Amino acid sequence: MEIGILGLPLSGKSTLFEIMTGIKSSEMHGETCIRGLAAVPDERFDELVKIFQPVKVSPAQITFIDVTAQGKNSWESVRQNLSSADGLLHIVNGFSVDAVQECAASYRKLEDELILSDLMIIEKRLEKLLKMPKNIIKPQDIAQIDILNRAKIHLEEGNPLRNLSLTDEQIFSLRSFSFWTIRPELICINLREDRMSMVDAFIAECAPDVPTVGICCLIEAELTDLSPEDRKEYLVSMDIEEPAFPKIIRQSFALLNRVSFFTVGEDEVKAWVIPAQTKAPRAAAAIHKDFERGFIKAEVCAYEDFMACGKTTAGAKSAGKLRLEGKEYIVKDGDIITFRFNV
Ligand SMILES: Nc1nc2c(ncn2[C@@H]2O[C@H](COP(=O)(O)OP(=O)(O)OP(=O)(O)O)[C@@H](O)[C@H]2O)c(=O)[nH]1
Ligand SMILES: [Mg+2]
Repeated sequence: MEIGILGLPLSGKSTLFEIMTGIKSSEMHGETCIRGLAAVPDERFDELVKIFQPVKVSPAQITFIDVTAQGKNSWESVRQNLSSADGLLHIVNGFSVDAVQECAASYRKLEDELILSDLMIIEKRLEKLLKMPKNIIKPQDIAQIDILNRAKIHLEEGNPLRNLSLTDEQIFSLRSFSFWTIRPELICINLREDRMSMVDAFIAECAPDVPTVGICCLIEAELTDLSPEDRKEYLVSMDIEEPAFPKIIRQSFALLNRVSFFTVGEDEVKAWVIPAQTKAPRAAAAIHKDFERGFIKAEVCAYEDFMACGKTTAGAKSAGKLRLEGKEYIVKDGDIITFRFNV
């Protein structure tokens, strides 16, 4: 599960990457691309850790990728480095601009570049397909020509591919192109500390149809070096209720349409990440392939029920809240699960 950070030069990509993952871009050692993990904040998970006091704590994690555009074919190298990213975090410089219009202009500049870049790929591919001799052209090529023509018109009208109505199958058939604008996106405005409300002005100005959050990277970068107590004091002194970066990690996670279920015990409390709408046996495979092969039942208790029934499995069981679910059960966000299997 990966999110690529994109932004115009000097918009604060590496600063945000460091805030979320703790990895300094100075550690890039000239690399054009660096990956780092961030734990996804989840109060339910923290509560379960408090209850079970496990030896090992394994929260859900998300990988962020920071890239540096270099050289003549910079877009192509960035595209390659981000080809595995499931979603994009577009950071916009809102700290060294005077008016929201400037901020909106830099947002649109990159969005337009991404649209243009996708358009060029499509034009190249269509040119190739249309030159193919009729006798070797396959039915899937004809289907592709059709989708690409629709996509081309959509992009030419200035729209990202993510809001072109395509079926999951069609999206899957386009995956090798690594289109920028087909991926879900989160906009992050890097604000000046005395102008935090500019994010609302930005939303009013651009009316983006993807989620948008504000952060002051400068302040939050300072937090990373502080102890939890000093952090609280610093936030109070800056008149900030809570830092924005946990929210950005959470929103990045939400972007990817994943849910987490928990396994609990004294040895480990772990959050497992699966696509939404996953059935129980496939969810079990996240833990071990054998769990899917030998799946018998899933013992499931919703987190809320567990908390309401004395915070113990026995309590949930005697209240009838521990359910035995079969192969067709769709795992819900926050389920606490023990799999029964036989291999
Ligand atoms: N005042 C202010 N400066 C910032 C903020 N965020 C980043 N900067 C500064 O802007 C410069 C660029 O920040 P980076 O995080 O390296 O930006 P970047 O997008 O990774 O830059 P490139 O990778 O070179 O394109 C650095 O000198 C940062 O200290 C901010 O919120 N406020
Ligand atoms: Mg950078």
